[in-house]
Amino acid sequence: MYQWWVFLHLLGVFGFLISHGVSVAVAFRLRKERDPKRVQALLQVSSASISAFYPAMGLLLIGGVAGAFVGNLWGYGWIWASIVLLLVVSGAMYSVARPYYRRLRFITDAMVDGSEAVSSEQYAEVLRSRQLTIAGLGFGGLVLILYLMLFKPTLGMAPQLPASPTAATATPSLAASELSFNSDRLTVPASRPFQLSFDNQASGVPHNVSISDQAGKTIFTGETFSGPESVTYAVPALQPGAYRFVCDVHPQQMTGTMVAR
Ligand code: HEM
Ligand SMILES: [Cu+2]
Repeated sequence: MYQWWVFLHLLGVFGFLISHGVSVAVAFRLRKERDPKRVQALLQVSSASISAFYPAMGLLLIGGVAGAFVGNLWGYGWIWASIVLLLVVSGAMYSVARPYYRRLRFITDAMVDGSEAVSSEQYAEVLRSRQLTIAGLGFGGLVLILYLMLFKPTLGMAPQLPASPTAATATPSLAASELSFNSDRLTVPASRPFQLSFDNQASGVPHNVSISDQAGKTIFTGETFSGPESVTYAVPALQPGAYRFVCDVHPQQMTGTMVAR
């Protein structure tokens, strides 16, 4: 479930980048364009792309917000910071890019209709102004948001996990030697995505860790790799409860119980 919301969210991100990419390209092209007819055509392409931009942004928000609920992420700083940044950049675009483009459209349409109120020097000046501010704002916002999404800094805000004897605050870990896991019982945090570090100590022997629920439905399949090597798996949020973990290469010998709480 969590992964499907993230899927929708990323679909929205791709759609956003593809549709907004049109305005980005136009912005750079306009700096060199001087012919009002061509400027008008470019501005029309940019306008048209904005009708696909808002639905994509909606999908991005719906997927992200639903994912945050399902993954129990509202206690983390990075998710709030991402949303605030998205709103701030959108607001800045709305109050800087939009009025500037309105004015540019107005002048351009008038020039195409034969108006000579604006000299070609003034027109060139208008075409060049603001574009860098807009691009700086947009790219700066994108880079910062990508950083937050990928590195997930807590920014001084992270949820308190309930303390318990096998408190799941540290990264849960498993190791495998020749044909066995070092433990057949593992406690992991419930209701949020977590990292599982898996140390395959068996030289040349492939192992992995898969997680399935009581009904036998596979929930997570970790990448299979040969030792000696250690890999950190990103496991999606598990509802509280008991699960089975197994090595898909050696399901008979390598299995255990995982408790999410
Ligand atoms: C986090 C990233 C970004 C967000 C959230 C964002 C958001 C927005 C919004 C809400 C608008 C107003 C659309 C409208 O008129 O209804 C807009 C317009 C615009 N943005 Fe962005 N933007 C981002 C990145 C960029 C980047 C990297 C550029 C690079 C140049 C850019 C260039 C433009 C331009 C040129 C327009 C005006 C388009 C037109 O009126 O034809 N944006 N943006
Ligand atoms: Cu194995």
